[in-house]
Amino acid sequence: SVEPHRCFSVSVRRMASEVDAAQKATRGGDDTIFDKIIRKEIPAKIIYEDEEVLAFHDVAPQAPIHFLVIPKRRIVALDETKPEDSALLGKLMYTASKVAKDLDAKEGYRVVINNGKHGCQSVYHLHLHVIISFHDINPQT
Ligand code: TR5
Repeated sequence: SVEPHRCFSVSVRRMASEVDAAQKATRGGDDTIFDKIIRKEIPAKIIYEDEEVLAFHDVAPQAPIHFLVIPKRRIVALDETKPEDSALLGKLMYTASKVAKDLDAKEGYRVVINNGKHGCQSVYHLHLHVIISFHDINPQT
């Protein structure tokens, strides 16, 4: 038998429950929780939205400010991107920068993409984590 994978993430600190979620998550299925957020079927603290991308605060922030940037069109994971996704990938990166600027993150931030099981990905809809470890305004307002 194969040892279960263990996720040791240096970029996004994780609780055991999140590691479990990442172990159990699969790529299959038509829908993820993020599709429901895009369709406004479940609430999220949306910071930015246009026809292609959505940025919203992570429900379990790992830092004073922790938001996600996602494409509205479902891309399962970074390793499933195709050449024709390049412009959208660029837009996601640019949106991370724009939203961080709007949040006044003058001193910097981290951008992280977890990919696949060994990358501890738990939601199979591509997303960028933007993490600001120190901030002097209230991030949730
Ligand atoms: O582990 P990966 O990289 O796949 O990141 C998934 C992220 O989605 C985690 O940081 C979760 O905290 C976050 N997440 C999960 C849910 C959720 C969310 N962020 C905002 N709103 C959420 N809702 C409503 N439901 C979730 N299950």
